[in-house]
Amino acid sequence: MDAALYLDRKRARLEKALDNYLSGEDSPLFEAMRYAVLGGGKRFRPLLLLAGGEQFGADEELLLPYACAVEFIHNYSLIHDDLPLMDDDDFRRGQPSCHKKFGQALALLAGDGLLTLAFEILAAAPAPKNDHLVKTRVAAEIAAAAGPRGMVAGQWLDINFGPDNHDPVAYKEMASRKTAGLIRVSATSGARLAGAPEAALQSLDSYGLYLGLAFQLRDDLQDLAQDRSSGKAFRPNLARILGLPAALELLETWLGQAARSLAGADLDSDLLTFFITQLQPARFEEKS
Ligand code: GRG
Repeated sequence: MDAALYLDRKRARLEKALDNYLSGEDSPLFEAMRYAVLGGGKRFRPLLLLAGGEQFGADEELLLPYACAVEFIHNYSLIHDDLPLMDDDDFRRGQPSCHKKFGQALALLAGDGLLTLAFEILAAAPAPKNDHLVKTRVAAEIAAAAGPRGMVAGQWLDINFGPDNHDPVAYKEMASRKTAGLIRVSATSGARLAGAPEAALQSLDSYGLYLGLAFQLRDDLQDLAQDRSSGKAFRPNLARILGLPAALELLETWLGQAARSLAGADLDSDLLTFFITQLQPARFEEKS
């Protein structure tokens, strides 16, 4: 089946599952959580988790709770990142950000609620073939990617990335924790639950890392494109540090490394390759 069509179907099931986890409670807190999660979003990470599992024949029923947990963690990070004391964004996905709609206290708690709910879901998730060691390992890897050695640490590095810091190595360290970590663990978790061999998991880990770095760089390129139209100067990001041509070249390099990670392990299916093509820089080249 066509990868795009297949993922559209998976996305529809995912939306239902996310909605179910957030249903049954009629409170301002749940309203804020539903607002933040159900108002769009590409669902890149949970779809990647489902695709990795699918590649090794896992059932959707097994994978969906893990996919939802990863998406809830991602949405918590966006709510908190948008708060005035962090990135201070008034809009998210074209709508007022959670704190603009519900106030800062409720937005903060909606983020806390989603993060905690993710681990409640993981604790209750089915174990593949009743193998609780695999389940625990996947939950621990997701926690590590999100936690104080992963995304939280990356956010702190980002906050402290000074306007004069033009060091691409420091930037890569920040991006690999802040953005790539959750994408990386999404690339491996479904496959680990499906019983994929260790060598394949290592290749998926490398694929996820380069996909994640490319994801952040693409976001930076989008910011750079907006700088040009607004004429304002902003905090450094890798695209701003390198300039458009070099940033585009690096994006291609990282996407190429993601593709090679797949091909080296014979995992270059249409489905897994689709996530790479989603990050291709064609749109930016038109503007340069
Ligand atoms: C608050 C602990 C904490 C962490 C926040 C991920 C993150 C860390 C902040 C987001 C900042 C940002 C805009 C990073 C660029 C890459 C990125 C994660 C973009 C948003 O993710 P998408 O494009 O969003 O997957 P959708 O709306 O599709 O879910």
